[in-house]
Amino acid sequence: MIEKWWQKAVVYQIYPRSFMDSDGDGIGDLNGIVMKLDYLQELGIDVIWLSPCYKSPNADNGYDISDYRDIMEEFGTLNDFWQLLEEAHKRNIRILMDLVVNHTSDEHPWFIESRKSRDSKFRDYYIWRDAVDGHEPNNWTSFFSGSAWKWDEETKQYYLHLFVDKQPDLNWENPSVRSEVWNIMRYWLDKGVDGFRLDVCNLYSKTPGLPDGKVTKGVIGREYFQDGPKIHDYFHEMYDKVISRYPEMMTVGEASGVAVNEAKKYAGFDTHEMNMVFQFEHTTLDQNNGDRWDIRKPRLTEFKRVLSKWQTELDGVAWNSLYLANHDQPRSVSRFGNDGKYRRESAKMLYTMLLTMQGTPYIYQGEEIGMTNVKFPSIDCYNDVEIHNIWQKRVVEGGADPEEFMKVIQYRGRDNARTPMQWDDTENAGFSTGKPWLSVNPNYREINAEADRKSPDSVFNYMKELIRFRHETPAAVFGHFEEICPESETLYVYQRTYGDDRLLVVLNFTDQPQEFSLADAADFSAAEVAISNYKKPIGTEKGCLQPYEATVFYLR
Ligand code: ISL
Repeated sequence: MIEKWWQKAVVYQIYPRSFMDSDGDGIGDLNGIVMKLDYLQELGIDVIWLSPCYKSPNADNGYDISDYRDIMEEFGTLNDFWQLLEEAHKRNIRILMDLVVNHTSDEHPWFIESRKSRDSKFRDYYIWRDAVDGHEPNNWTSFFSGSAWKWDEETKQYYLHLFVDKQPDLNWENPSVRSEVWNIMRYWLDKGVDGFRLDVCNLYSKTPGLPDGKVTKGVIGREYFQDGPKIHDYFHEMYDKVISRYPEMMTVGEASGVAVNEAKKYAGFDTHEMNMVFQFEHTTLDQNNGDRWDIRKPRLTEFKRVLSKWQTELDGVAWNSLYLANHDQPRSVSRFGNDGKYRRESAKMLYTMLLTMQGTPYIYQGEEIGMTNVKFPSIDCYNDVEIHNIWQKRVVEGGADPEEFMKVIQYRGRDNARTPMQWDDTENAGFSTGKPWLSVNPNYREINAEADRKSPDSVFNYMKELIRFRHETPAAVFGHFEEICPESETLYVYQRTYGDDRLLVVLNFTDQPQEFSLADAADFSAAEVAISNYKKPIGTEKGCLQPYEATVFYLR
């Protein structure tokens, strides 16, 4: 296999709404991103994945697009976008756009036309069905609560929406829909965009007949729309029409619920689909029965089993995407680490893991300074449509205890990741001179980028070092992965081997010292510390790992 640039790259995800506001309207924008490009260059990242910045009525913060060829007014203009692209490229930073084409906004001209009449040329761009016995055509539910069908009084049919009702699903069976998508992709690529992150890319193909799904506590109907019957045909067509013509472009698909065998197809080296996909398995271990709002604490062995499985299964056949957080997930330090006494140590430990695994790592904004979950006191402080819908369903209609359910939201809610980026300790964390669209996390006086850049022991400065280490160490990128002591409930230990180079990664996932001996881990003649989150890491003799210690050794 030829080594590709996107395998060696480190990606930084920007959620533009919450990154940096340049004009004081309380909403982050494209010029704000330009202001912070030097910061990103200093961090050392290679690629920005930009969450959607297209025209949108914002029913789901830009994941509901009404014009794929223009920019959301709050974020700026098309010219601002070209400027951002140029400024990023000057700094050798590439830009991926978010391609949201499972659905559009209901305010997209296609849908406006489609809903006008059953004979509209655009009717078949979406999925319309008659009522069955006066009810929805099937029992599928939306990812954001309630039925996935919405009745349209005008034309007396239902349309499908796997997300909110303002996000009607496109009908990918229709070849015109697919060629519209290829054209949108070419439009941005021809202007110099470097690739795409494909939103819910494994939901495009729905099983014909749209059968009723198995009733579960999670989303109903998944078996009929996730990795559906034609999904790989669609990606082969995308490859043929677009991807193969832009050999330098990068593609990453968001594939919730994807199993290893499917991922090998989507992201295989020889399958002619995408470069890689985001799998979700490690982010679902803290839920019971597929219900995101029923929380449990997984054992470390479960977490390791999942991550190690993806490392070994894809090795040599497909490529992983590595992430611990994004705009839909809780903050990683609050979820997998310790956001109290050992915030710094555990944040550094988690990213030592991420950047020493096989695959392309993604750092979500704010993770590089160890930002934490937020505990807003009441439901009114939250903005996210998913949070409000589930609150309505479980608390208002379902009678769940509001205080108890608030704790679930404080742990799981997507707004944990969406509070504004904490730049400094001035008002609104330096994010905006206006009133931020979502309140800042009150801990910004201690946790902010300015303080972190100045402090030698900070998460930011360690992250810089980690990224540099990753860039200089092919074994960290490409090495074969082999886990050691998988039964440990306290340590995650693994080796990476690439030709004659060997790395040993030792991670303490607890707030207690843990005994560990290198001799238990590997046969080696000499070991040398490559990088560690402690100034005095565990020696190569038998010793104790400090709380949340992460130490990487070269084994020669
Ligand atoms: O599978 C899930 C939970 O069980 C969800 O995480 C789901 O896959 C995810 O919410 C899909 O996310 C993407 O598409 C949504 C948008 O709201 C998210 O922000 C985006 O990342 C609809 O476009």
